[in-house]
Amino acid sequence: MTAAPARAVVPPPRTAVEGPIGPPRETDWAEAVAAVRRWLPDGRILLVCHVNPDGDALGSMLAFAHGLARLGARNVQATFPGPPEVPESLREIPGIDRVIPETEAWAAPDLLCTFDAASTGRLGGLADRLGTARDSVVLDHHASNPGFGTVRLVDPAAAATSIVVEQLLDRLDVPLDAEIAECLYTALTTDTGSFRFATTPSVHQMAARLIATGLRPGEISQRVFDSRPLGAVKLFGEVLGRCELDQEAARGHGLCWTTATRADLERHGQRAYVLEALIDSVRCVAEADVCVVLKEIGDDSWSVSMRSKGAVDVSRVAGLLGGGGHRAAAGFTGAGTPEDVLASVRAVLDESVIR
Ligand SMILES: [Mn+2]
Repeated sequence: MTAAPARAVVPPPRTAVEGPIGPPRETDWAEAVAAVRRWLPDGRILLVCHVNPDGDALGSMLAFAHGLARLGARNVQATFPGPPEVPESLREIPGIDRVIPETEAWAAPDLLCTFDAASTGRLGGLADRLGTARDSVVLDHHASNPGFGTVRLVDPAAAATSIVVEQLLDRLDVPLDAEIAECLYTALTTDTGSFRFATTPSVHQMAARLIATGLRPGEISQRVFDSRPLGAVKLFGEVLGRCELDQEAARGHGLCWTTATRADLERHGQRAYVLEALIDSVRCVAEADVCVVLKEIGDDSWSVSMRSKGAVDVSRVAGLLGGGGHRAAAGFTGAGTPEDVLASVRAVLDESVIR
């Protein structure tokens, strides 16, 4: 009998910290500060935010890029996975022109920092840098974050990742300036829905610090929330016209949903990112606690966004279906027909009712 062939020796992945996700401890902040300082000024620092980046993802990442520049960092890349395309509404964030396509990102950076990514899946093809980087700092605020990276700054109580970024910059002794503030404000106003959600004193105190640098909140909010091409407005009209309501769903709290296809986008000459704002119109429907928007991303493949007015924990729904997010805003990727995807949501909706 021959001996079993020797197994190829595969180096173990760098061990991530174990333990439940909670607000960062003092030791986490100290480790993050040390990890950043270790690679100043010449280490290769790769900043990555999540696929289909929103204002919090890009604003948080670029605020940190400016902060690193103030600290003398000379080798910084900022990128995100997927098509290197940014919604018009976010194209004036200071430093956006320095974002590079993922194909140009260092294969083995010294330091990796991730922003607003609730899971490694949200880092797409760049997730492998968690294994190749010497240090990795994860900055996030999603309660569903399973924990990855060597240093975790994941604060589920923070309304936006930008709150975590502001704290880290402060601990790195980077003063707020107009550029950093504009990035952070764009991020903060995005995730608080223009200060309609998570309106804690600390959120407004942070906004006050940012506005004090001289930025114009009205102009930023108008760009982020109140500006879209006519084609997108007409597309929204069609898709909203197809909304359906089931008031019995979610134990009587109600479910409203609609579907946007690639053909819809093509007919109106629009890019997929314009659909990110669609859910804000669907969640207005008063008869439903939960709203769902299915966005076609490929053959039998759907990006599903969900919102709740409070009776249903949609992060639980998303988590059971392979996604994640927050209690009031979450998403996942669904397969099959729209009816299949909606049935999968309905199957776990009742058990996700929290009041
Ligand atoms: Mn966020």
